[in-house]
Amino acid sequence: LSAVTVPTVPHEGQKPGTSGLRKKVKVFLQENYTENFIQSIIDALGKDVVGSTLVVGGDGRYLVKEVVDLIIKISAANGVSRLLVGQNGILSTPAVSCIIRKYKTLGGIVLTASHNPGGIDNDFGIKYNCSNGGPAPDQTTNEIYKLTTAIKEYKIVPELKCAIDKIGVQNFTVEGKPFVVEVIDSVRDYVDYMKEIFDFPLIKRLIQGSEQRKPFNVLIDSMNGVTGPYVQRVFVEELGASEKNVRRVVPLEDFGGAHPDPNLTYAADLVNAVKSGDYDFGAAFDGDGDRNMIIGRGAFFVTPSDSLAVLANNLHHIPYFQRTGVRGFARSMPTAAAVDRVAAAKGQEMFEVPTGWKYFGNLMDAGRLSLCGEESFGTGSDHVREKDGLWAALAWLSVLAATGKSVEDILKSHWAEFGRNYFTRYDYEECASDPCNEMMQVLEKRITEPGFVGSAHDSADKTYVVKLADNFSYMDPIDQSVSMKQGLRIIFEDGSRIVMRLSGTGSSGATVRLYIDSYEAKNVVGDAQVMLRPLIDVALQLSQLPQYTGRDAPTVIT
Ligand code: VG1
Ligand code: CO
Repeated sequence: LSAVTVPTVPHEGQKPGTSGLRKKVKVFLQENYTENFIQSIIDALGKDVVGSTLVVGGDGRYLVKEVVDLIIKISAANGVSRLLVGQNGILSTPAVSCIIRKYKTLGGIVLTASHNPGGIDNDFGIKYNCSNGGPAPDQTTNEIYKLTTAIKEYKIVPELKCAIDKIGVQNFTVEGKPFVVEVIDSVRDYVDYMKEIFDFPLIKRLIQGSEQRKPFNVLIDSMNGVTGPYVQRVFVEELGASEKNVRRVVPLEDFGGAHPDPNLTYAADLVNAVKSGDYDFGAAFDGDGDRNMIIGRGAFFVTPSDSLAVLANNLHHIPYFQRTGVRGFARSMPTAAAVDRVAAAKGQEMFEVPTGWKYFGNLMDAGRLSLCGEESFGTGSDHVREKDGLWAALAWLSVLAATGKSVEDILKSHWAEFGRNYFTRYDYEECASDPCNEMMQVLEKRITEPGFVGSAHDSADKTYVVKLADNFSYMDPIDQSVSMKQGLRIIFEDGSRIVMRLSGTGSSGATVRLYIDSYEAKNVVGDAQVMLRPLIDVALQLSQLPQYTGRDAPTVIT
């Protein structure tokens, strides 16, 4: 087979955001749009690409198979030796990370727009992960972007025909050199790894019940995303759950019309099923399988920030950490600081990084971070370099099995010991971009002006005095790289925080995220929306968000 060089011109706006390039499917369908981006990824890898192995897979959404085919043809033309491709193009994001690490490949390409809806009228995405299994750092994505702005040609092997529906090795000769595509079982490597990390027999006894204990009834919801086959294999085949314990486990190109984002709004189905049914535990995952939501009996909701703190406090129940020990915790800046208190109590190092999983990777590689999370339903550990939804559910089940407590009891005793960080996030989706940018500029100016620190803000019967206000910037402690302008934050004397930033994962318009975090040592069983109301009002007033966005209510509250 021979490679051909195709002339092309740059497309605007191919700048990867928080987690890869995400656009509407129709944008990717423009002439050479996808080809340009794939070629730019490969060019960014430089000469390492010749003779390399890459992993390729995605979340099963519309366009994944077609783009897998393009990646095969473009990789072959650029001197890649071998591709490991998930069967039918299916690999969850954490599975890609696992496979890159296990087979020590140069990297991998993940095809997903994560929790965004799929189908021809919705979203698609392409993300590059490095040899450590983690999302490419800013340096690399900036380089990819630069290349997209000047691209003149791409290389492709148009005649190469590769079937990705059957597991097995396919050999080709491209320009006289061997090129191999190995179609792999989408779930095997990942599931094997989970069995090393967790005590499956223990979790199985919990789920199936024993003479001492009735079966622990779980309901696991894949939201028609990529985790379906993983959930089927782990919960039904390995852990002895029944088909009634799992739902929406067939990946669909449009997620069956669902918005595969595991939160109280978009996973309301699961919440209602757990609320009205006889379930002890519910979990849902997003489209690409890196996010998780955990709920207990009666749909008792665990905020992701609390989930992180509870797991941090209970890692000793998990065999993986019994072997590796625990070395440090981290959270993204907007995430509530509950885990900080656990870190302090356990004498663990604690890091606060910008939003996005790529910022955790260096710390993990340096052996200074074992467990981390984000308020956006992301939890994970150094077992891979992506957040991992299924891992989080198994971690929770490990803790529940070892302690014999209910989800609610674990949370209540955690709050009694450490106090509680009330947290909420308001999302205003698909707003007009210009006014939002202006709002952020004006707010930044206001909170960084002399006199703002020390100023008092009244709401209801509360007064909040500003202790610190800035646009968050972060210096990576390992490579000293600096990331600026990662979100406006106002921290008050009592430790309460207001954070505001614009989303970097949306495919059109601007999404404003407002995060509110407030600590209470004693008053721990209130309703978050009620407890946080005064601070929310302060935030809306300071930012003038309703005026700028024209919205009097958020699209989603988590
Ligand atoms: C959002 C979340 C962030 C998460 C990112 C990717 O980013 O806030 O915490 O890491 O999505 O998640 P943003 O920039 O829209 O706020 V996922 O499941 O895409 O990979
Ligand atoms: Co995701």
